[in-house]
This record gives sequence, C-alpha cells and structure tokens, in this order.
Amino acid sequence: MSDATPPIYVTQPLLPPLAELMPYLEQIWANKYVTNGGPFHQQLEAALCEYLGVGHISLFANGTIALMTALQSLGVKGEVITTPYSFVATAHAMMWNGIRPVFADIDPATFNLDPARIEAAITPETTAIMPVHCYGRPCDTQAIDAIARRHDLKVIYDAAHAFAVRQDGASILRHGDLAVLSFHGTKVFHTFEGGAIVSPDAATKRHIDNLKNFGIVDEVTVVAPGINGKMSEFNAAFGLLQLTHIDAALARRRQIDEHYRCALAGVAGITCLPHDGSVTPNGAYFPILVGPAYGLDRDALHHKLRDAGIVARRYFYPLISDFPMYRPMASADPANLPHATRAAAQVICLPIYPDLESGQIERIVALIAGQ
Ligand code: T4K
Repeated sequence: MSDATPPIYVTQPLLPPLAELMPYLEQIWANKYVTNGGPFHQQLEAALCEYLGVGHISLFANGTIALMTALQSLGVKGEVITTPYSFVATAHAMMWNGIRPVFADIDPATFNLDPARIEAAITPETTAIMPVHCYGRPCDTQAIDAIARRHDLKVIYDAAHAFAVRQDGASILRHGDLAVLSFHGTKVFHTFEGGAIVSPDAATKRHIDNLKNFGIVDEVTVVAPGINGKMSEFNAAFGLLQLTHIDAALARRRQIDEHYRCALAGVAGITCLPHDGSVTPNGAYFPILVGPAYGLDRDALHHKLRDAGIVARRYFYPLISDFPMYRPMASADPANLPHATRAAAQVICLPIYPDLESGQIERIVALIAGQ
C-alpha cells in the first residue's frame, strides 16, 4: 500500500453534502434556540417515530446517557442480567446506577443473550434484563419477554445497533419496557453524538423527558434528581438532514452485506452469520467468524488486514466481563460464558458503510481469500 492510500475503516459516518446543512444552520441562527427541546428537536422526535414505526421517542445526547436514564426511569436496582458480548457502555450504564451486571452466555447461533441462560441466572436480587440486539440482529424477544413476565422483571433492550431493523414487518424497537438507540457517528443513523429511548406510552416518555432535563417539569417544579441528557438543536438538525438520505444508505449497506456474503462463500474456515428470513436487516456491521479451518487465526488475519490498510475491528473482544472492573464478578468467569468466549476469539467485523466501493470490497475479500 502506498503512503498516500487512506485506510479503510470498519465504518465511516454518513455525511451529506455540506451545502445541504446550511439551511438548517441558518434556521437555528434565526431561531436563536440552540437546545432544551427546540423546534428541530421536536421535529426529529416526530420524524423518527414515523420513520421507525414507533409511538414515543425521547432524544438524548448519546446512547450511554440514554441507557443510564432508562434504568433510572424504571427504578431498576440490585442485579441486571446482561450479555458480556457487547460494547462496554451496556454494563457501564448499570454501574453508574449502582446496579450489578450479571453476565449470562450468548446463543452461538445468534450472538445474543441465550434465554435459557437468562432464566438460570435469576436470583432474588434480579430486577431486570438488558439484552442487546447485537449487530442489529434481533434477540429472541418472545422468549425474553415471557421470562420477564414470569419473574416480574423489567426488560430494557440495548438497541444501539438496531436502527430501522424490522421483524415480521414491525419495528424491533417495540419490544420490552424500553428500547435504547445510539446515534453515534459510527452508527447507521447518526447525529455525530446522540441517542434515544423508545417508550411504550406518553406518560413514560414524559417521565423520561423530565429525567433527561434535570427532573424539571416547569420553572418552579423539579420532580426527580435528573441529569442533563438533552440533544442540542445542531445534532437534531443534522439528524433531520440525515433522514433524507437514510433509505439510500440502508439500501447500499444491504448491497454490501450481500456482496461480502457471495464473495466469501467459498473461503474455507470463514463463516458469515446467516440472515433470518423474518428480519429486515440494517447492514450495521458485517461480522465474520475465523474458524480452525482457515489458514490463519483471527488475530493473524486482523493484522494482515491492518498491514494492508484495512482497519477491521474485533467487536466484541475483549468481552465486557474480561475488563478489570467486571472480571472479579462470579458471572464473569469464562467457564460461565463459553460461547461468548469463543465468539470473542473468532470474530472480525469487516468495513461496511455506504461510501465503501465495490472495488474496495473485492480487495478486502481477496486479502481474506489469500489471493
Ligand atoms: N450499547 C452498544 C451495544 C453500543 O455498541 C454502544 C456504542 C453503546 C451502547 C453506547 O452508545 P453511545 O454512547 O456511543 O451513543 C465505537 C463507538 O464509539 C460506539 O458508539 C459504539 N457503540 C462502538 C461499537 O463503536 P470505538 O471505540 O470502536 O470507536 P472508534 O473511535 O475506534 O471508531 C471506530 C472506527 O470508526 C475508527 O476506526 C474510524 C471510524 N470513525 C470513527 C469516528 C468516531 C470515523 O471514520 N469517523 C469518526 O468520526 O467505539
């Protein structure tokens, strides 16, 4: 690779032409309203409800504060059962609420929390479950929601990866007591930094909206020790602009997914995670598993790609449960998490984003195929 060739990252933010942003900025300058639930904030909440097919959305400054607020809003305490196979924010949001994460293993077929392992991890301290729709692949929501009903537990889906994912024609975000999205720059839909909570009804949304604004209801009324989780007008305006490009972006991501899938089909030892026919995917990530039949181990392939300027990522290695603040917990023992441990040792997420060109995909595939 010549020094002049820029690296190909695992993702690149979708950035519409700058000129298209100017009218939004002019509007903010004219309104002189830059945050605290201004007009673009309200418009984006309404537009996202319509686009995603959900009833109530609260925008946030980022997905992590949204997760923290979701836990607060439901009064979750004690222990929460979650997956070790995720980004650290999933468990960190619990720790910031004084909640103990309890890790349960994933289903090796889906990479999501295994419902059978959830039930086995329930103790008298358990108050909630926080599954993750990992890579935007839906959890077994029926089984999880049934366990929650049986044991009177709350369910908060970490849906950071699951923007626009549908199952049997309906949004995956309708499941659970709450679902939380991330609009970080690395996500399918982004607002530079941002996030959201999807609520089932207006009263729940109102409570969450109060919590993200210091608990303020009006000038003289504060109902809870809330936080500042608000999204600014700039981020909301950018979100509205991005929505005008999202259909094309999703279509291109799905094309890239298909391209990789076909091109890698004959490579011994490389497995692509199969699609479930009932799901409309969003192409958020393209994970492959590097198995024993492949000539190199996962880390060697990762290095080989890096040396060629392809910055693929080992999401999610290390497991959350292997970070030092979690490792002493009994549930973090790798013996409790054999499938997650194996997945973390075998996975690489390949570059996928709308501007990725077919020639670049071919180059990545050729490197993996050893040509
Ligand atoms: N729950 C789950 C399941 C999550 O995955 C996340 C976030 C959250 C909760 C929390 O949501 P937020 O609070 O973040 O809204 C990235 C993202 O920072 C993080 O948002 C995301 N998950 C996680 C999976 O990925 P890193 O440490 O891998 O980011 P970084 O800076 O290494 O970026 C990855 C690649 O993207 C870089 O190699 C280059 C490229 N990139 C990145 C940025 C920021 C760009 O090309 N442009 C950019 O502006 O965590």
